[in-house]
Amino acid sequence: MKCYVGLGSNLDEPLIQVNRAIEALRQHPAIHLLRRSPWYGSKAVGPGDQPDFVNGVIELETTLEPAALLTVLQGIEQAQGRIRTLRWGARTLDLDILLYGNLCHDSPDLQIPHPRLAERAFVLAPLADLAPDLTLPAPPKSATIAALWASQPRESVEGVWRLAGESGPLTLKVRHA
Ligand code: ROI
Repeated sequence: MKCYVGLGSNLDEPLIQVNRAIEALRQHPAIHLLRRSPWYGSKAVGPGDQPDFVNGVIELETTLEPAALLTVLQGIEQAQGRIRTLRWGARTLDLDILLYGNLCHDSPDLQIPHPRLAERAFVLAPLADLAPDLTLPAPPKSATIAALWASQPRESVEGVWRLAGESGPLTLKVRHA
């Protein structure tokens, strides 16, 4: 299944964290990385004073079921020293399943599409780079990612910027043994 995964970090060298996560995913035999968005900087959404985030989205193809993919992502978060403290607090690495094909999934520990996807500029900006014409399999159905991005409030859009030197989506090469 083709999936989109959001990456975010605002502690311990965020750009190193997100790149290391991509390397970890690349090692997984059931995950085939396709493309990544440019990296973005973003103002933290959430409580308190937090450092800015690095955010991006990757497109991948996997034979893993959603729950198994979630377990893999959580393993990578743990390996990179994520400590869960406050809900919506600062974190070294956050990996979220945004979309899994056209699947709608709702269980206590996993909701797909990601429930806050349509209201988060730091997800929509990089996702719109990869899949502007994609529509969500759940409400607000029929809106494309590009349209959702275009309808974000100005304050949200201003809180997201492409990092220097980042341009369009990048093809992620398969590493040959
Ligand atoms: N804010 C930004 N800008 N980027 C994130 O990835 C992010 N992730 C979160 C919270 C803490 C809600 N805020 C965020 O989980």
